[in-house]
Amino acid sequence: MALAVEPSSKMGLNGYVGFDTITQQIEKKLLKRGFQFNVMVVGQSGLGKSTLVNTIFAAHLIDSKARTDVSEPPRQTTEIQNASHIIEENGVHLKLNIVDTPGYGDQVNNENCWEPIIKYIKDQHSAYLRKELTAMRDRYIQDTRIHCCLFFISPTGHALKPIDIAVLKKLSEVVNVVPVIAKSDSLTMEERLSFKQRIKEELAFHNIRMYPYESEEDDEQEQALNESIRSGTLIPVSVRPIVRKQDLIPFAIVGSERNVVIDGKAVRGRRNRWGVINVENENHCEFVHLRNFLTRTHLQDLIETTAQIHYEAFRSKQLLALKESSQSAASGPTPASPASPTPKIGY
Ligand SMILES: Nc1nc2c(ncn2[C@@H]2O[C@H](COP(=O)(O)OP(=O)(O)OP(=O)(O)O)[C@@H](O)[C@H]2O)c(=O)[nH]1
Ligand SMILES: [Mg+2]
Repeated sequence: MALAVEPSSKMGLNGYVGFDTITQQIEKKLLKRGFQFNVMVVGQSGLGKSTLVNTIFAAHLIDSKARTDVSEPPRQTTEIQNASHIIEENGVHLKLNIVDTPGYGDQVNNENCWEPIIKYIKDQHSAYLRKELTAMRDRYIQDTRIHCCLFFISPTGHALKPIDIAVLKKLSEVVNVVPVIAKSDSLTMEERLSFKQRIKEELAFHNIRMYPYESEEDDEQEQALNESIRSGTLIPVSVRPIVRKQDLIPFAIVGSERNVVIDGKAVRGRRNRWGVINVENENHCEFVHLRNFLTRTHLQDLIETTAQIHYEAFRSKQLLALKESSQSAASGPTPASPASPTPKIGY
């Protein structure tokens, strides 16, 4: 007697299998592992890079020139410095690595002043690739690749300096660059607006691509958000509370390591003869928008874009070079080059 057997593919189709818990499983795993975010600050000397880093994360991570005691000598960043900090919010661990770089532009000859910075960024890519290619590689490779480079523009109100254009060109080829107008407390609101416009025109003229990039993969909401950040259009209600009425990039920022008291409350700010600037007040500067951009809206995308665009470009270039050198080694050394060099990853 033939038994009527239900085809296995149909079994359980109507029952609850439970695969929808995959999102929770992933979340649990990711939470356990934590996240790594690497930011770098680059710009001319004395623009407030070290100060801003300390302002963003409200902890004194890196010494800045700001002095608590007037008798102290100014502290200039003289070498690439790395500071790591683990931040915890609602059970999420973020390992934040901040790379502070020495300011450039104050030498008599500023030629190739960007080289140590570019080398540092590429060295991180090459270290990652080397770890990826080892036979017994780690399950999770320590990620030191720079996910975001904050580029400090001097608040001249005029135009970008030729040296900035040269550095920006080099940087934008290897890392996500987010430009900021430093010390924007020295510009009026009108000056800020026209300076931003001018900077954007210059970047477009020189064909320099800033982050966030246009991507076809972005959904409508992401495109609207990025467009609003890039060009300042009003964004839909669905993407609120990040509503923008004016241009955001480059973010006009003010940094401070000191607290000032406003209405009986201690806030991060700068006091001068004319009044007090509250760093966290949206009407005073765009520091809060920059922090939201880095941590609330684009943290994941900055990490992903680094891996998918910048690291990928580095990786394929390196692997092609390796292939070529091993092919030429296999075809035998030519009399002119008796010892064919061992293929190397890096620069
Ligand atoms: N007015 C104003 N001054 C600032 C601001 N941010 C920093 N400063 C001051 O600018 C000076 C230089 O700040 P740093 O943070 O050391 O500058 P830096 O870019 O790290 O300098 P280098 O390491 O030499 O390149 C300090 O006296 C800061 O207090 C700002 O937003 N507005
Ligand atoms: Mg510094």
